[in-house]
Amino acid sequence: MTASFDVHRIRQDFPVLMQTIGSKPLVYLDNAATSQKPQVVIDVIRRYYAEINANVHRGVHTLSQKATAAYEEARLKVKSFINAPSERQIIFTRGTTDGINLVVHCYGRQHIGAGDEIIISAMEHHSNIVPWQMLCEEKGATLRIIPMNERGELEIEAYKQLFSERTQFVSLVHISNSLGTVNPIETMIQIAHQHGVPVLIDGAQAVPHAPVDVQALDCDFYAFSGHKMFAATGIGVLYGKADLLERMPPYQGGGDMILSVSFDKTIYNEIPHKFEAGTPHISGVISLGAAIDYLNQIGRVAAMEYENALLDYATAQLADIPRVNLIGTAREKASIISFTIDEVHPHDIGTLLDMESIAIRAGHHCTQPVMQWFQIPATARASFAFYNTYEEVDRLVQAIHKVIEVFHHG
Ligand code: 7TS
Repeated sequence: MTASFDVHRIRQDFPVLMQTIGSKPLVYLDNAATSQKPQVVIDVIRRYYAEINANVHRGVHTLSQKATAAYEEARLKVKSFINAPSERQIIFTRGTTDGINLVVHCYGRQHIGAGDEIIISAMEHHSNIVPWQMLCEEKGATLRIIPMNERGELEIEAYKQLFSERTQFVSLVHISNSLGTVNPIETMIQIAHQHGVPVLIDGAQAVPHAPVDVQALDCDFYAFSGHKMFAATGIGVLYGKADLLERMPPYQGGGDMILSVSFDKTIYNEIPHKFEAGTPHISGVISLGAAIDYLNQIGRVAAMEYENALLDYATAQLADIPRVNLIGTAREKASIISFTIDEVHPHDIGTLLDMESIAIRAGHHCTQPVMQWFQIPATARASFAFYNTYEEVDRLVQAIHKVIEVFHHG
C-alpha cells in the first residue's frame, strides 16, 4: 500500500463516483472501457463553450485566437506527457481505433503489398486486428500471429521466428484490455528494428496506467484514447516518427490539411495538420490537456503504484474463492482482472453485480480471439483506476460470494 497516495481525497475530484445506485454507493470497476472525468476536466469543457468557443486555425478574431492557442497548448502538453521529440509528431485523432486506421491507411497501403506479412499478437483488441485484415484482403498480404501461453503472456521466442523477408510491419498492444498483460514492448520493438521493421503500439490501456516515453521505447507509432485517460470521448492521439509521418500521404482531404488549393494543384499542410482535416474536436483536445495536467499533479508513478497494490490485493482475494477462475495471470500485469465462475455465464455475473451497484464489464471485450484461445464465450472483467479503493475491492469480493451462493446453493 502506498501511504502517500490519498485515494479518499482523489475521489472527491470525480463527481460521478459520489452517487448511489439503488441504495448503495456506486463501485465503478469498468475503467478499461472508459474512465471517469475529474471536475477540472468537466470545468475546462464547460469554460471552453461558455467563454471561448470559436473555430481554430482560421480566425483573426480574439476568440479564434484563444481557441487556437488552447488547442495548440494541449498538443504541447501531450508532447511532454509522452516525451515526443516535437509537437509536430502529435496528431489528434478520434481515438485509438482511428489512430490505428490512420496508420493502416496512410502507411500500410503505401508499403504493404501482395505476399507481404504483418505481425500482430494473439491478444489484440479488434481495432488492431480488423483494419490489418482489411488491408491484407485489399493487398493480398498475410497476418502472422504471435502466440501466447496459458498465463496470457506472449511467446517471445516464437515472435522472433515469425520474421521473414516479407515482414513489413509489427502492430502490438502495450497492455491487454482483456487479460491485463503488460507486454515487454521495448524488447519486442528492438527485435522488429533488428529486422528493419517499423512498429505501432496500441497504448489504449497503457497511457492511463503508467508513464509512457515514446523516445525510450523507440516505437514508430503509438496510439491512445482520451476517454480512457480521464478526458472526453471522441478524442485521441497518434504519435509517429517525423520522417515516417512526413512521407505518408494524408488520411482525409478537406479544410486545415492544406497549404493551398487550386483545381490544378493542391499543396498539403505540414505535419501534424496534414492529418487533421476538418474542424477538430476542439473541446476534446482541451479536455485532454486538462486531464494531463491533472495526472501530472496527482503524480503518475504514485498513481500507478497504488493501482498495482490494489490489483495485488484484489487478485489475492479472487484467487482464493472456490469456483472463480482468473483468466490472464501474467507475471507482469496492470490493473485488470478477467474471471469466470464455474457454470455461471459472465453476463449473469455482470447483472448480479449491477444489483449490488458494482459496475464491471462482461463479454468478449472486443478480443474474441482471446476468448477462443481460452475456449470460453466471455469473461467478467473488473478494471481499476487510481480512484478505486480497498473497500470497493472488498465489496466486489462479497458480491462474487453472493453470486456463487445464488447459483450453487440457491
Ligand atoms: N485497444 C485497446 C487495448 C483497447 O482496450 C481499446 C478499447 C481500443 C484499442 C479501442 O479504443 P477506442 O477508444 O478507439 O474505442 N477497449 C475497450 C474495452 O476494453 N472495453 O470497452 C472498450
